[in-house]
Amino acid sequence: MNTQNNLVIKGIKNQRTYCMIKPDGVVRGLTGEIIRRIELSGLKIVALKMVKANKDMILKHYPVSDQSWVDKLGDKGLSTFSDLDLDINEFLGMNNKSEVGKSVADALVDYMTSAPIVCMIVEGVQAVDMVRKLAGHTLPFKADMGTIRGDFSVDSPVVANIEGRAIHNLFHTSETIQEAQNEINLWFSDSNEINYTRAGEDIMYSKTY
Ligand code: FUP
Repeated sequence: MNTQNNLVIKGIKNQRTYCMIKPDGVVRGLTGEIIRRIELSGLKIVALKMVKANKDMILKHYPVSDQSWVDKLGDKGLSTFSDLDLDINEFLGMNNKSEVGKSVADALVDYMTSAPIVCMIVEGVQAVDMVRKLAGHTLPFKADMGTIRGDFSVDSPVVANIEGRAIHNLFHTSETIQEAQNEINLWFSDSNEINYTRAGEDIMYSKTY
C-alpha cells in the first residue's frame, strides 16, 4: 500500500474525540455504564481522569466570549419555549437570543462545577461522529432509546430554563474534529500520549480471520 493510502487509513483509524461524563452522570453512578458503552462500540479510551472543574476551565470549554456561540445557545433556548407555544418572556422576563444564551451559559457553568466530571479522549474510526451517536440528541426527550442520553436522562429544557439551571443530559462529546482538538488541548494539556493495542483491533480491521 502506498504512503498516501497509509496516511489516510491511519488518520481515519486514529481519529480522536473528547468527551466527558457530566456531574449528574457521576453522582448518579453512571460512569461505569457510559464507559462500558464506549468500550463495547470498539472505540479505545486513550486518556481518562476525574476532575472537579473550576469556573475558569468551564468558561474555556464553552466559548462564552464568542457571541455567535452564545446566540446559538439562546436560539436553542428560545425554540424550546416556542415549540410548546409558550411565551418565554412570561417565564424568564427576556426574549432576546443573546440574553437567553447568556443565562443558559451561566447555568451551564454552575452545573458543570457542581460535582466531579470524568474526562476522556476516545480514539477510533470516525470517533467524533461515533461518540455523538452513542450520546444521542442534546435534549433528553429527543434522544433515541439506546443512546446514553435517551436511556438515562429525562429532563425538560423548558423546566430547566424556568428553574434557572442547565439541562441534565449526562454527557458531552465534541461535535467536530476541530472542536475535539481544542477540547483535548484544554483538558489534557499536561498528559503524555498513551498508545496501546486493544484486543480485537486485529479482528475488527483485518482482511481475513
Ligand atoms: P451538545 O453539543 O449536545 O452538548 O449541545 P450544545 O452545544 O448545543 O449545548 C451545550 C449545552 O447547553 C448542552 F449540554 C445543553 C445545554 N442547554 C441548556 O442547558 N439549556 C438550553 O436551553 C439549551 C442548551
